[in-house]
Amino acid sequence: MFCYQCEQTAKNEACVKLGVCGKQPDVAALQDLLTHALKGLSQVAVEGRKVGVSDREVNVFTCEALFTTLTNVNFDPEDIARFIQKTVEMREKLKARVKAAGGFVDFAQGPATLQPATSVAEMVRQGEAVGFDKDPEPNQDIRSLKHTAIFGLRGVAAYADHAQILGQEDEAVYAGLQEILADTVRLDLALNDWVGRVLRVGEINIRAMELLDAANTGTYGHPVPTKVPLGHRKGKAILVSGHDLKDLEELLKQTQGKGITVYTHGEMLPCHGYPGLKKYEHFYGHYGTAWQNQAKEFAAFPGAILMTTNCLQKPQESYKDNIFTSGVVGWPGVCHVDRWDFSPVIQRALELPGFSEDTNGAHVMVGFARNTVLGVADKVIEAVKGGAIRHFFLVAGCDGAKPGRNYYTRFVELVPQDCVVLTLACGKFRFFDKDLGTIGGLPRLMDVGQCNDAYSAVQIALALSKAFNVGVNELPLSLVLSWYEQKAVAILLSLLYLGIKNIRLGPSLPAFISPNVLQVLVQNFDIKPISTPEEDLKAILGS
Ligand code: FS2
Ligand code: SF4
Repeated sequence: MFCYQCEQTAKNEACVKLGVCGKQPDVAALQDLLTHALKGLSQVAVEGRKVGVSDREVNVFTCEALFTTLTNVNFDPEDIARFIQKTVEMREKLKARVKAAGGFVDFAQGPATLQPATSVAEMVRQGEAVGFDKDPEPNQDIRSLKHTAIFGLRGVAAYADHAQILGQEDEAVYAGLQEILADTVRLDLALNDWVGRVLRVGEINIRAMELLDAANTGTYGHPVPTKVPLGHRKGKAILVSGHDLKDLEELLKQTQGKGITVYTHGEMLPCHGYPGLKKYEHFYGHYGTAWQNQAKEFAAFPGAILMTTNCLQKPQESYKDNIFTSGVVGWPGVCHVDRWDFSPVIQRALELPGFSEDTNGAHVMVGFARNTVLGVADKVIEAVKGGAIRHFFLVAGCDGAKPGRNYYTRFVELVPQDCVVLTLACGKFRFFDKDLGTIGGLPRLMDVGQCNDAYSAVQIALALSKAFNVGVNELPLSLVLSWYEQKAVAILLSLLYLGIKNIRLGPSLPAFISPNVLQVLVQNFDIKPISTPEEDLKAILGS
C-alpha cells in the first residue's frame, strides 16, 4: 500500500502498511485502480468532446467515483470494486459513441484499455501495480505536481457532486477535470506545463464552488445569523454529520411529526443558518465537535447517526448498529441508505432511548456567509477606515488529531481586541464556542460556513478589495489555514490561482510536495508554514 494524500499520513511520508485513517491496503489498492480507470474514462471523454460528444451520465459519474477516493469517505472494498466495473462499462459505451461520431478511441495501451479482473482480490493486485508509488513519471517534481493535481481534482469532484445533487452543473467543470485527469497519463509534459495545470485545477475548483454556492443558496436561501444551542431536548434523536444539505432536508421532511429532534454534528453546523432548513421546528441544536472526536461523541449519542459525506472513522462496536451512511460514504457492515429513503435511520432512532431530559446552556452563532457580511459592508468599511478594526484573520480549514493543531486555538485567543476572525470548515471546532465579543456591533468571530463555503470567504475578500480599491494582498487580511484532506488541497490551489499570497499553512506541509515544488510555492506565493501563534501574530501585525 502507498497513500500520502492527507495530512495525517504516516511519518508525514506515506501510509504503507495500514492507513492512519483506518484504510486497509486492499481498499487503498482498489482506490488506485479506480483512479487509474477514471483516467481511462477521461481520456475517452476528452476524445469525445473533440467530435461533439459529451455524456452527462459519464460526467456526473466521474465526480461521484472520484469523491469515493477522498480521505475518510468510503472504506468498503465491494463498493470501490463496483465503481471500477462501472467505470469500465461506461468507458466502453462512450467509446462506441465517440467512434460513431468519427472520434479516436483506438488506445493501444494504458488506462483506457484496462480490463478489470472479475474477483475483488485480483483487482487489488491490479491496483497495486498502478499506485502513486508506481507512477512511471521519472521526474520527481513533475510527479509531485501531477499528484497534487489529482488530489486537488478529488476535491473538485466532491464540490461538483454536491452542486449536481442540487441541480447545478457546468460542462466546463467536467471538461476541465477530465482533461487534466487524462493528462496525468502523459509523459511528454514539462514542469511548467504541470505548474499551469495545477493552477488550472484551482481555477476549475472556483467554478465548482461557485456552483455549489448557487446550489445551496438557491435551494435553501442565504444563511442568516442564527443562534444554535449546544444542548439538547428531551426525546428521540438523530444526529447528521458530513456536508450534504439535501440529505439533511430530506431527513427533516421525513422526520416531521414523528417526535424526533434532528441535531447537527461536525461540518453540518452551518446548516442551521439556512432559512430553508431552519424553518423545521424539530431541527434543533448542534452536538459534538470535529470529525476526529466522533468515536467518543457518537458512542455517547442516544439516537441514530447519519453520515452523509466525509469524514467517517471506523465505527465502534458500541454504536455500529446506530450509524448509517448515505451517498458515496461506506464502511463494510454499516447500513447504507438509498437516497432519499431514511426510514431505516428513523426506525433506529425510534428504537433508541433518546435524551432523557432537556439541557439549557451554551450556544454558538452561525450564518456569516457572504450575503450577511456584505450586507453590513458599509459598517465594516467604516470600522476599518475609522480604525476600530485593525485587521481580519481568516482562520480556516480542517481539524485533525495531531497535537500541533492547538496552534489555531491559541492563535484565535491571542488575536487582539481590534481584530476580527472569520472562520470556516471543521477547524473552527478548536475555538467555535469562544465568546470573542463585538466590534462596533459586529461579532469578532464570524462563521462563514463549511469548507464547502470557501467560495463565500473568497467573495467577501474580493468585495472588500473592491471597496477599498486595493488588491486582495493589500487588504488588512491574513489567511491562517489548516489542511487535512483533498478538498483543502483544491481550495488552496484556488487561492494560489487567485494570486493570494502570504498564506500560513499547517499543521504540516503536504508529503506530496517535493522540495523544489515547495520552493516554487514559497518564491511565487510566499506560502509559509505556521510557526508559533505569538511569532506569526507579531510578523503579521508588526507588534
Ligand atoms: Fe473537515 Fe473532514 Fe469539511 Fe474536510 S469534516 S476535514 O473532510 O470536509 O473540512
Ligand atoms: Fe494515510 Fe491519509 Fe491515505 Fe488514510 S487517506 S491511508 S491516513 S494518507
